[in-house]
Amino acid sequence: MPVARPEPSDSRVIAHIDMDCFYVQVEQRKQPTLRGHPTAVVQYNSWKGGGLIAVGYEARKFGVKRSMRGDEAKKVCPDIQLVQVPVARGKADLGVYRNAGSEVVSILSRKGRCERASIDEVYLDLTEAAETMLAESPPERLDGISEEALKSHVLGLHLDGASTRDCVRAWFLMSDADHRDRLLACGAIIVAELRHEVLKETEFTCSAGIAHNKMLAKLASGMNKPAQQTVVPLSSVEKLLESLPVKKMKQLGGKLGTSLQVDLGVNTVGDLLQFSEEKLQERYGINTGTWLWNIARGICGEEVEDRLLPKSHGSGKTFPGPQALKTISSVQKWLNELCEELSERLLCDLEENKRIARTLTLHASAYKLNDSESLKKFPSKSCPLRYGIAKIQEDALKLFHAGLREYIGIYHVRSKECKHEWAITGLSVSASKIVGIPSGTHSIMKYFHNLNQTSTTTSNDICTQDAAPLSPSGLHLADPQMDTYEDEARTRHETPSLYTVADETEVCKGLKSGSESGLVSELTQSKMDFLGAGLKSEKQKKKFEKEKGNPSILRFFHSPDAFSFPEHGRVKTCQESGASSSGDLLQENKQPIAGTSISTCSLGRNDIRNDAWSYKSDEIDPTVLNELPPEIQAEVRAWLHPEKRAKSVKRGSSIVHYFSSRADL
Ligand code: DCP
Repeated sequence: MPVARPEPSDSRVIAHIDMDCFYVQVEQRKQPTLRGHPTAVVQYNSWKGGGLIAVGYEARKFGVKRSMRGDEAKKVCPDIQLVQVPVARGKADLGVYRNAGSEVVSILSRKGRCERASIDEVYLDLTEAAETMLAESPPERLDGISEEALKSHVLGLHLDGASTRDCVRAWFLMSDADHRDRLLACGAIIVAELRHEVLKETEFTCSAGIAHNKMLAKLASGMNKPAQQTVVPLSSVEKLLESLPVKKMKQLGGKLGTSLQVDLGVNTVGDLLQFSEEKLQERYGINTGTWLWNIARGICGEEVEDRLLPKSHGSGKTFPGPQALKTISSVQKWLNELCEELSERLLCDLEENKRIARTLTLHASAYKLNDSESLKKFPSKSCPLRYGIAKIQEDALKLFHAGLREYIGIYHVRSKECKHEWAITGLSVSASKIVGIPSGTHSIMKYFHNLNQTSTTTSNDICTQDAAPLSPSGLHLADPQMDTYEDEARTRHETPSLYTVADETEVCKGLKSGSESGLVSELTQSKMDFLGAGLKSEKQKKKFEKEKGNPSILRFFHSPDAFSFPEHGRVKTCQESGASSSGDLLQENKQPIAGTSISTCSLGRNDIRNDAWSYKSDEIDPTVLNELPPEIQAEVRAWLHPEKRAKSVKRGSSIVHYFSSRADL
C-alpha cells in the first residue's frame, strides 16, 4: 500500500539543540561555587540519598550515572555535590528549570522556525537563513569562520593527514561542493553563533546536531557533548545508520525496537534495509511499516513546528515501593496537590500567553494486590477541563474513579471496601488541547465561547473518556515531573459535552462573586424568564433562580444564544444546527464593523438552542458595564460601539488579565 513519502533528497537545514546536563547547569548558575565541581541534582526523596535526575559532566567522569542514588554516587565520587531539586507541595518544583529553558528558547528562536520539544531541547528550521547566507555571504566570503564553527564534527569527513580543524575549514570553504552540503555549512555557522549567544546571555552550554531532517539532527546532537556540534552531510547518512543500534533511535527504545530485535533479528537501523516496505507494513501496519522503511534510509519528512510554548501542561508524582497509595483518601490528597499545581500553571499560561486548555487527562499506574501477575494497565481518562482549582480537583478525582472502576472490574465505592485491592504507583494530571485567545474585541467572544466549553460540565455528571495512549516521547509516570512539550496527551477526541444553562450560571458566579445585589435588573427580566423557561429540570430552574443575582454582563456573555455582532447593514440570524461529532462549537466570530444594524449568531448547543433570541447592543443597560474594571469596560464598550472605539483601548490583554486573576475562576 503506497504511503506519501518525503523526498529523500531533502535540502532543508534542520538543527536539534540540546542543553548539556541541564538541571545541573541551572543549579550551577544559581550557585557559581559549584562550577567545575562534580555535581548532580537529586530528587527530594531522602531514601539512600535521593534519586539522581541530572549528572554534571565532571561527575560522569567518575562513573556517576542518572540511575544511581545519592549514596551510591558518593561512593564512586566522594567529592560529588548533591543539590536537591526544589520542592513544592511535597513534589519536585520545576519552575526554575522551565524558566531557564524559556530563556534559551527565546535566543534560539531568533534565526528561524523554532519548536520547543522538551524542557531543554529545541528544533530549528534554518533553511531560509542558510539559503540567505549562501546567497548573500557564503562561507568563503566571510572574514573568517568562527572558532566554534571550526570545532564542528562533520560526519564522514576525510582527514587526509591534515588536522581535523583544517579539514573542517576546507569543508566550510568548498565553494564547488554539493548545494545541500553548502547549506549545511551555512547552518553550522548559524548554529555555532546561536550557541555562542546562549552562552553569553545565559551562561548555559548546549550541543547541537545539524542535518537535513529532524531525525538526523536529533541523532547528531547527542553524538558529541558537551558544548559541541555535529553536522550530518547527506553522504554520511548510510554509514551512520549502518551501525546505529535500533534502540538508540527515537521511538525504537521500547516495544517496537524489541520486536525488531527479537522478531526480525534487526539490531542496527541499517539491518532494516533488507526488508521491503510491504514486508514491514505487513508486520507493523501501513504507517509504522513505511516509517521504518524511511528511517532505514535516513528519510524523515516531519516538519519543525512553530511552537515556543508547551502543547500541554502536566503534573505528576511516582509512589514507588512502600509509598504506593492504597486508599482513595491518599489518592485524593495527592490529586489535590497535583491539580493545584496544574491550575497555577494554567492560570500562568492564560496570563502570560493568553491561552486556555480544553482537556483534562488523568494517568495512573497501578498494580492489583491480589493479582500481581495482571498486566492490565490503569486506563487513562479525560474530560473537558473546567478552570478553577476546586473544579479541576473534583474532575480529576472523578476521572480517577472512572479509571479505577474499569481497572479493578467490580468496584466498591466506599474506600474501606476497596482498600487492599489495588495500589497506585504513579499519578499525573495533564491539561491539553491548548488554544490561544485572539486579541482585540474578537477575543471577548472567543474567550467566553471557550470558557463555556471548558467550564460547564456538571459536577455530578462528568463525562469521561478514555484518553489516547501516550506517545513514546511524551509524559510518562517514571518521569512525571517533566513538563510536556510534545503531544503526550493526544486526546484525539473531544469529549461530548453535558453543558447546561445551569452550569453556565455557575461560571458566572465564579467569575464575579460578591457583587450580587441589585444586579437582577441589569439583565432584563424578560430575558431571565426566557432563559428560565428553557431550563428543563427543576434542579436547573432552582439553580437558575439562585443565580439571578449574578452580574448580567457576565450572564450575557455566557448565554450561549446571545452573541451579537454589528455587521454590514443587515440583520442576520444564524443558529447552530448541533454539535459536531468532535464536540466543537460552531463559531461565527466576526469582527465588528461600524454599522447600523445587528447580526445575531447563536452559539451553543443546549436545551434552549431552538429558542435562540436576538440581543441587540442597544438593549444592554449601560450601567451593566459599570460592574467591570475600567479597562474591561473600555474593551466591551468598543465592541458594542465600534464607532466610538477609543484609540487608547488596549486590545485583548485586559480581559484576559481580569479573569485570570480570579482565583475561583
Ligand atoms: N530529567 C529528569 N528525569 C529524567 C530525565 C531527565 O528529571 N528521568 C531532567 C534532568 C535533566 C533534564 O531533564 O537535566 C534534561 O534531560 P536530558 O535527558 O536532556 O539530560 P541532561 O540535560 O541532564 O544531560 P545531557 O547533557 O546528557 O543531555
